[in-house]
Amino acid sequence: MHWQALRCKALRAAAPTVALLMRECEYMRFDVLTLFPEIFSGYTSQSLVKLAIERGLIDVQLHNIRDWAAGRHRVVDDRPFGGGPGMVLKCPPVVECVEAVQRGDKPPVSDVEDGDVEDGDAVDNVVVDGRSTLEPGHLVMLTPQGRRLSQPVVEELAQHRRLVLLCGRYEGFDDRVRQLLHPDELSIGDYVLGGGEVAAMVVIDAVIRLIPGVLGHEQSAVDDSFSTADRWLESGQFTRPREYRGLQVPEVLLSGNHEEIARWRREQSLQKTRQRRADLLPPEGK
Ligand code: 6GU
Repeated sequence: MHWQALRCKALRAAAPTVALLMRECEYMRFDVLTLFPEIFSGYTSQSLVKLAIERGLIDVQLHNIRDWAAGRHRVVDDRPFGGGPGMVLKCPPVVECVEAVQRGDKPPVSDVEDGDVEDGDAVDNVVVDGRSTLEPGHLVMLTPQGRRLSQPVVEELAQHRRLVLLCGRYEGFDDRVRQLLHPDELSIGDYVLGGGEVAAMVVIDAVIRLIPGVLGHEQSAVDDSFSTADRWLESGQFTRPREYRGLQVPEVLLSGNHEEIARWRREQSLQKTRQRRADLLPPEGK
């Protein structure tokens, strides 16, 4: 584990109540509960996420819901009562997986002879005086029925030190999962995905950019589309060469006049937003 994560752990262990009240260290923990943890391997070994993990700024732990399913066949889904197409994710494995992960427990010891329950799911749980230093975290359920993800929602999620992301598959969860666990139900848009995994990656990707130290250049999180004070679209960017296939870089950007450049970018940004996303502007159109 990286020194920064260790430092945070040490701080939390020393003063758990203070650590709960203040975000005195910039470290965020993600737990992903899924039937397909392999989907995340490319993503977590990719540059920005990998760097953030290496720098000890974030941790992404994957948990296979199937590890909490009972019986020799570890069945996680069943046919819907009342009929209808597809399969529904059963309550017991899902609820028990969420509760165990929130407590910081490892998966139950497999009663199947094979040892394919990946051990060292490294729940990374430091116990001090019999208490876990891991807080239960904010439970998010990825579902097309959730409230829609937007930059303000991302900013809200980034306030938590631990997010537990529950990914569904098939036709969804038994509704009692929601009734029992009261998750923050989130959707990433008005279309249907095959499962919550891609949506969970979207959440992680958007949230970690807001953690100081992840981008390296923190201003970019502020400048980006939807993150500016007005949440307008970003103006176009240019880099060398100055001319490419007859297309010139706008003269103002070469002027060195920062005030003028800022004004130009703001105008471009407003114009682009008017043309493409008038819904982002106040009703009067400014
Ligand atoms: Cl979070 N899950 C699924 N299955 N479909 C979606 C979604 C989530 N967000 C938009 N579509």
